[in-house]
Amino acid sequence: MKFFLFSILFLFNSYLILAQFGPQQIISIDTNYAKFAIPYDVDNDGLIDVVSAMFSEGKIVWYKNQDGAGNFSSEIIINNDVLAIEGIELFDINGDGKKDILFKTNLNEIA
Ligand SMILES: [Ca+2]
Ligand SMILES: [Ca+2]
Repeated sequence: MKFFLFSILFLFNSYLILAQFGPQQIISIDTNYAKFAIPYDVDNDGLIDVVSAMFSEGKIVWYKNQDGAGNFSSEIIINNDVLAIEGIELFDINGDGKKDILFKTNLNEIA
């Protein structure tokens, strides 16, 4: 019985060892102080995209997941008038089933 239990634990631990992440995949190097990267399926195509905000550039952008294999589009600007962003959340504020963007700046703005 002890051997059986040990075998199960060993197999479970072996599974955890095999469940490792792959190498880092760069989505963009064309950012200036990217502060956030939030996974979300922006275009509802079943592939998780990335929403990001750049502190010093004052931009909120998203990168379209092209194929689910780590290939993303160049940035697609959502808003480029957001200086000094300090916090961002995606949340369905109006209840239409699509997440909205809620952000805060260090200029005492919430939008
Ligand atoms: Ca998508
Ligand atoms: Ca919404």
